[in-house]
Amino acid sequence: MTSKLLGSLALAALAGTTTAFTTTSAYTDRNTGIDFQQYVDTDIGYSFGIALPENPTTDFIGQMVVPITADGGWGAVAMGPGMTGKLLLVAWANGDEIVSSFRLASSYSNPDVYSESTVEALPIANGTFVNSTHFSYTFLCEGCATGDSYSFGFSSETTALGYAVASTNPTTVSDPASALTYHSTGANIYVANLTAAMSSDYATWASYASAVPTTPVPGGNNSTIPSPGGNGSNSTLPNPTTLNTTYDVIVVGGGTSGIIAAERLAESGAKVLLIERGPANTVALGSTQSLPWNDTLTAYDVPALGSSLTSVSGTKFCSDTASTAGCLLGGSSSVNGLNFIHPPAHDFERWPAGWSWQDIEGAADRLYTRNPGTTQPSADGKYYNDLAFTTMSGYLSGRGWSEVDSIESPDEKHMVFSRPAWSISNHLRAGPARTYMPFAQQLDTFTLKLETKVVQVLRTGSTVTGVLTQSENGSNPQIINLNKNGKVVLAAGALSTPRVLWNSGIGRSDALNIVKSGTSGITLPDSADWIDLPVGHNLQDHVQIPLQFTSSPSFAAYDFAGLSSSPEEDDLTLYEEGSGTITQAAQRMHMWTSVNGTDGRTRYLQGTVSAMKDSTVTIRTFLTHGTSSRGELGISASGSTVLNTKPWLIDDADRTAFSGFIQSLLDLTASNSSIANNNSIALRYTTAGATASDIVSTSLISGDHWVGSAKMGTDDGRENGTSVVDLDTKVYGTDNLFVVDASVHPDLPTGNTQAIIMIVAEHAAEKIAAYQVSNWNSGQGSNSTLPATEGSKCRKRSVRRRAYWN
Ligand SMILES: Cc1cc2nc3c(=O)[nH]c(=O)nc-3n(C[C@H](O)[C@H](O)[C@H](O)COP(=O)(O)OP(=O)(O)OC[C@H]3O[C@@H](n4cnc5c(N)ncnc54)[C@H](O)[C@@H]3O)c2cc1C
Ligand SMILES: *[C@@H]1O[C@H](CO)[C@@H](O)[C@H](O)[C@H]1NC(C)=O
Ligand SMILES: *[C@@H]1O[C@H](CO)[C@@H](O)[C@H](O)[C@H]1NC(C)=O
Ligand SMILES: *[C@@H]1O[C@H](CO)[C@@H](O)[C@H](O)[C@H]1NC(C)=O
Ligand SMILES: *[C@@H]1O[C@H](CO)[C@@H](O)[C@H](O)[C@H]1NC(C)=O
Ligand SMILES: *[C@@H]1O[C@H](CO)[C@@H](O)[C@H](O)[C@H]1NC(C)=O
Ligand SMILES: *[C@@H]1O[C@H](CO)[C@@H](O)[C@H](O)[C@H]1NC(C)=O
Ligand SMILES: *[C@@H]1O[C@H](CO)[C@@H](O)[C@H](O)[C@H]1NC(C)=O
Ligand SMILES: *[C@@H]1O[C@H](CO)[C@@H](O)[C@H](O)[C@H]1NC(C)=O
Ligand SMILES: *[C@@H]1O[C@H](CO)[C@@H](O)[C@H](O)[C@H]1NC(C)=O
Ligand SMILES: *[C@@H]1O[C@H](CO)[C@@H](O)[C@H](O)[C@H]1NC(C)=O
Ligand SMILES: CC(=O)N[C@H]1CO[C@H](CO)[C@@H](O)[C@@H]1O
Repeated sequence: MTSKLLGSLALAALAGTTTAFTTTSAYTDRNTGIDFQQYVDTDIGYSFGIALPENPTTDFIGQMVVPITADGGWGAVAMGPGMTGKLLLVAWANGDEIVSSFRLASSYSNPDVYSESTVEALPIANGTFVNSTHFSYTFLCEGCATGDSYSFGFSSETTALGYAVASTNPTTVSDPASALTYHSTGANIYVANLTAAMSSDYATWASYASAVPTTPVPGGNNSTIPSPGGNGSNSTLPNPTTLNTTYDVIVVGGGTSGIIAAERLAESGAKVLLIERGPANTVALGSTQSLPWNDTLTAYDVPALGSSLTSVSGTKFCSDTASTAGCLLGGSSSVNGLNFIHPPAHDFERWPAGWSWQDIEGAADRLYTRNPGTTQPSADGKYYNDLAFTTMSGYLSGRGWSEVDSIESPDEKHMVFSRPAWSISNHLRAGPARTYMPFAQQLDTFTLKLETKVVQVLRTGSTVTGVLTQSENGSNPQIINLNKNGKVVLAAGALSTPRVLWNSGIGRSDALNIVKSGTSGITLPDSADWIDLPVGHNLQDHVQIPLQFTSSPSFAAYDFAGLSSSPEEDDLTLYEEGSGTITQAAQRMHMWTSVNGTDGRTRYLQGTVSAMKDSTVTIRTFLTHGTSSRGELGISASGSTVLNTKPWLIDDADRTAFSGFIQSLLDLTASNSSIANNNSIALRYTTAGATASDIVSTSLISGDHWVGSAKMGTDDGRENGTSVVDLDTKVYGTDNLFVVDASVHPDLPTGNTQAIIMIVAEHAAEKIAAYQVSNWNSGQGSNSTLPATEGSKCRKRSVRRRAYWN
């Protein structure tokens, strides 16, 4: 096995899979008579067979058998060992027909349609059917095995292939370009014996393939399929209706920042509508995803499940973002790992005027009053499942690191470690959906609209008059208007707010032209009304590499994922008392240090320690504040956001700082290390002999901490500057469009992003509430304040209006 393959295996494991070196064996399909080399995953009920000619070029015959559930499902074959950067062929059943689609994923999120016309899948009818338990898709794959970075070739006897299976249908089964659901059933890789797959009968079998595909194969430019994003002329949808109720403020996105901004603006007296595309996160607010062992709780609520939600069926991850994000109330704060790092003052050193730590401190206090975070969530004051902390603290103390409490001493970020700080309160996941929503529900100025997606903001020149919405499946298009001098506040997240801007004719023309000619059916404003801003540019992320260390002696890991179905009795008893392992999230330590680069920047490094696998301690390493690399977010023709440029370690100084940190952790645990780890276990990096530069060149992944895609600053992006929003968070060139989410952050913080995003939303809400809209220039927008009749489920109480709203 080559080291490249091992690297990919590690990545496959990170995408929530387990790995095993399984190979193919001979199998003759009774329906078609074709001899395949077949791989079978007996746990899932998936199989994939491959047949080849004696002198293969770029074609093969494949057969994918995929289980179907009451909610449908889909299956995929990856033409290489892993999901990202490999050609994928995805298939699912639409009634009795099989729909298939080539995809290419640039990250662990919904893969985009692969639009090159050099590949084609032609079905073989006798092996292509749907029965009550499975579908079978047998096809001639033309041009698929290219032997380049996208796909396997025939230079070796064997090749590694991947697969993924989901238990729910894609969003729109009739649409080959449909967004896919998460591959909840499983994913893995195996080794196919290509030599054994060769047959002199291949040409006969290939002739069974129908020249005209029975299902449309998306080739890119011939798509006439209305997409769920669509409201355009090709849409089969009715014309949008206009909601009679109008609002002072419409907040787009009920996530981490959106709930806070909406609640504070409603508190100021403005009549606020908060629109969230996903469902509720809690049973109390209407979630139907309760746990088998407690019908008042969802998996999102349970702290110890926080890092296992990818293995919980039905978790609401977004299907059309360039990287992982949560699409439900609370946004990514409902699906994240719960790490809650109070930002140090230096995190604001490169923010513009009015956004220094001194300016922000009041907003931080307001957040911490409602959502303080904790390093001690268990009511009995004990730390549970503590081995990783005691082991690592032994190693680090021996090297001169000191222990701090990161909530009490947020500014100490050099050679320090802390018990993990988490957004947990009252033994449940905290975050705005728990800690701000109750306040919002008490306000008669606040209305929440769930399962409603904002397609675009509607504007007359520079004045935003309202929003166009639709339900998640594209039905029920609706226009919701602002009152005179009203405001729209975007809080869709760093990977989605740019899409709303582009769909509204705001961005560079390269992106706007993709929307204009794309398949999502968006009708853009006239190009004369486009606002030319660098939306998606200046994208930043904490680069991440998880390092795995093997323990000696071995230990059995706590079964975190098992909590979604059946916790141990003892754990449950403790949890009912507000104590025990379930009250803790999955991490066991945070550590930080810093290094000064030759370019004059101080770069910060974080390690997040956990022990979720038997005999394995994992340190997720991140390069954080001080990172200078910048990437670019883009949009695909089908309307998914994509990574045009990954922002990880582009600059040499970033690479040097990160490699140095990783090497220091390898050295710390090396067998010749003189550090006494006066604890029970010793750790060794899992791959003996690996160096930091090997690891850094093969294993980069996203830190899930995206910021900067609609950057705030004084240098107006219309005039060759880098900024999309001004110091009031108002989009340049508009009278009344604001952004409050991670998109506006001009720099990365030292720790995980959610706490600083909440603080910035608090501060932004105050500025937005105080901002007076002038030049209202509404062609269609309502001028009058209509009575609030729209179905507010909120308890009413009278509200004290603050002077600064009118
Ligand atoms: C898997 C994962 C783990 C993470 N772990 C941590 C961690 O442990 N600690 C930490 O501090 N940070 C963590 N993060 C990062 C952190 O959660 C995010 O940076 C933060 O929550 C982003 O906040 P936001 O308000 O910018 O966007 P989000 O919280 O993502 O909110 C955006 C909201 O907008 C909605 N939306 C999007 N488009 C539309 C539309 N068109 N119409 C209507 N609604 C829309 C979405 O459904 C979502 O609810 C993690 C992130 C991920 C993805
Ligand atoms: C498909 O199956 C039918 C029925 O068994 C058979 O008559 C036909 O010859 C088969 N076609 C091919 C191409 O094998
Ligand atoms: C459906 O087809 C698959 C693949 O041929 C087969 O394994 C499975 O047993 C079939 N199910 C039924 C109920 O016939
Ligand atoms: C692959 O198959 C060929 C032909 O059946 C066999 O000779 C060879 O040993 C197999 N290779 C592996 C790695 O199993
Ligand atoms: C599709 O694109 C190709 C190459 O870009 C072009 O030659 C062809 O005419 C296009 N087909 C249609 C139907 O637009
Ligand atoms: C292209 O679209 C047209 C119009 O829908 C259709 O008739 C034709 O079959 C399509 N061509 C291909 C190759 O899909
Ligand atoms: C909206 O207002 C119009 C005209 O006043 C009225 O006919 C219609 O019924 C109203 N719609 C709703 C949903 O209240
Ligand atoms: C379910 O969870 C709630 C909230 O934590 C708790 O009050 C209740 O006791 C739990 N019920 C059971 C049966 O565990
Ligand atoms: C980095 O530089 C700053 C300012 O010059 C200094 O205060 C700090 O001690 C230096 N840090 C390290 C790790 O050398
Ligand atoms: C924009 O800025 C770049 C880099 O600073 C500069 O080279 C270019 O001339 C500027 N263009 C305009 C139109 O000001
Ligand atoms: C809204 O205001 C504009 C300009 O102030 C005015 O021309 C228009 O008639 C008003 N519309 C309504 C519905 O009151
Ligand atoms: C049926 C229909 O309205 N087709 C239109 C779809 O969109 C394209 C491009 O905008 C038009 O050329 C078609 O006429």
